[in-house]
Amino acid sequence: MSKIIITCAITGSIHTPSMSPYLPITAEQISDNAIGAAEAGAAILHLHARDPENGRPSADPAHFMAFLPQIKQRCDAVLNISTGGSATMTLDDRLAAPKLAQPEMCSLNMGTMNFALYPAAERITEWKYDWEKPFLEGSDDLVFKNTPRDMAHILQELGDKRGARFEFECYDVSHLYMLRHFVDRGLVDGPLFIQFVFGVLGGMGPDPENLTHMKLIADKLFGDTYTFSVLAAGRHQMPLITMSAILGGHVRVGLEDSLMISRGTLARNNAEQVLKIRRIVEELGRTLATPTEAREMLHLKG
Ligand code: KMH
Ligand code: ZN
Repeated sequence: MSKIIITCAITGSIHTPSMSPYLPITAEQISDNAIGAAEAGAAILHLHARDPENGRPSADPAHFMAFLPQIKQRCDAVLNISTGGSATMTLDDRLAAPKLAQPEMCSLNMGTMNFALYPAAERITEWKYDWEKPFLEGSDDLVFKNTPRDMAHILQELGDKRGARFEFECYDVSHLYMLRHFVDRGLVDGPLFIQFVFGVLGGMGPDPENLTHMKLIADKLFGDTYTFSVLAAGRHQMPLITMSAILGGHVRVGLEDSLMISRGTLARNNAEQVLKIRRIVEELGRTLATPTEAREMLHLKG
């Protein structure tokens, strides 16, 4: 099996500061967490920004530029900036920072969809969250807009014009067909790095059968021109990504996807999750890809 790439998604735009005191919010917290994750073995860092005043997701390029240079200076990991931002942002807002920073990688979400956490009630009993929802009011009714024109625009602005390659976020088997459509139009070429996303309410559920089906269809549509990675929300994170490692895929961890390190225990930083999955995959006989190896595997500009 090829070397395994660990991606770490440092803070995201879904979890709120009231859910965990360890969620990185300020530029210093985001860069310290990112560097810790890279030192623990993450080859790719997936990044969003927050407003340090209140922890809200931010599209302000100044908030990104407060941590991107530090991270670049202090580690060699591949920087991957979100183009998903948050479902409340406009497309122009979402693209402002990546257009300015011109990273090696960006995420690209492969369809318009509903986007919510699973019902809070489950989490309160399961994890005893303090579910204050200070700015997620109404988050159970958000439309995450990613139309074919939006996607083509992102590919053109960040891919063609600025040399980024993409983490294609596929929340459903239909998104694989959308990706194939862009390959057929000549707007996307291999090697593709496809992120199978489980456990977002609006996308596919965290059932193992969905992972084997996604792989089956991706094999059919993309043959040897792709590799896949898995992320799963909340308590499904570690089981589903372990399955990815067993199937020859890559893995994504990070506080964007889950705040926990084990049942009932909050992760104190992103590195803890990287070290946990590192231990698991190395026990399974996989070898970690360095950032340089990830760049070679995914044809990044470096
Ligand atoms: N929050 C994840 C479910 C993005 O940033 O473009 C997907 C994600 C989207 O990482
Ligand atoms: Zn993200």
